[in-house]
Amino acid sequence: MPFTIESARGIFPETLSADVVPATITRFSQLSAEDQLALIWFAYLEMGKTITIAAPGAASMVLVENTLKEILAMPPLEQSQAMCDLANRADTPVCRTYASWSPNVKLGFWYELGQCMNQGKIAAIPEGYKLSANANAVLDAIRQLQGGQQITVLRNAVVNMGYDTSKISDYTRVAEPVVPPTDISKRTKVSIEGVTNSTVLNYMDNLNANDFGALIQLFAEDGALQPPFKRPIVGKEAIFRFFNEECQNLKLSPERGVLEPTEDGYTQIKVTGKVQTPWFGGKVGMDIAWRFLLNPDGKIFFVAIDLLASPKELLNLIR
Ligand code: 45D
Repeated sequence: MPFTIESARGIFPETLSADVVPATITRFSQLSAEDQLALIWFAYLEMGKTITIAAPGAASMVLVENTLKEILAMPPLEQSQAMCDLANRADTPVCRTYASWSPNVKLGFWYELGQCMNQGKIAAIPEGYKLSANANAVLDAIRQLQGGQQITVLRNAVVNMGYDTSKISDYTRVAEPVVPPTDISKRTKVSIEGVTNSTVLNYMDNLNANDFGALIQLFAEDGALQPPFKRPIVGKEAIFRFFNEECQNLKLSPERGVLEPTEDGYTQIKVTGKVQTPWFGGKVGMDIAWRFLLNPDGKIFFVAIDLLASPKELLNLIR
């Protein structure tokens, strides 16, 4: 076999992803829990002036209801402590419950906490809280980012909180229920300048239709999918679970691409375009590249999804 997953990760090496995102996340993670919470609060207030987050669905609210009630019932100091514990990744019952939630459930939980903080039902960040010099510098760095990069930093901050699941021997994963795929009659088809490959087109159309059953059939048994700034998810089963847990209601708008045959019947295809998350809809467009490697059967052996460094990268289709 000419490719391994490791070597496939290097296709289209000219692709410039937004390295500033992991760099900012690292700086953020080095701050104290208090600074982290206050920083997100300030960033959230500033962003809220121009873009609003869509309220999470009722189904996801049910999943966090008990924990939310528990926190609401606490005296203010304990509420602040519970939030600090989350940022500190402490070993508490709330942090263990939080760890079992999918990213969207975690985001929905913080969305609700934010609403409660606004309404004075939960201890807010103290009015006069002074960020440390480091935290101020990180907040400033976040201000300089493009919208898609800002929300990626925020999402990561939220996802990284809670107890470390690798330290829990067994737990039940909690995710929003999976909605049925879009009705065939209501589906749309993408068109990609420079790409007519049916695997790639079907990938986009099935993901847009939440048709994860059809989508996963496009992958090779030992295939892999690499989300932005993450290690590859390997194997159909793990990828299918990822689609169900984290990929509902995305909107992919691929624009253009290039295709070229490579070693031993494999084909590499790079596509660039925009992606919207249901959390922000059309208000935040992310500049994305998909780097596909198809095996000789036309199945996806590898696909990387990259958050691009700048809109200029949308036109960078060098092989
Ligand atoms: O700590 O082809 C307070 C894949 C203060 C799949 C707060 C994909 C205190 C394959 C404000 C209350 C998925 C890889 C906190 C494509 C405090 C594929 C609250 C890509 C935390 C294309 C903060 C998809 C809150 C992509 C409420 C790139 C923060 C999707 C909320 C990207 C933040 C989605 C939210 C992103 C962030 C979503 C809702 C980046 C959402 C970000």
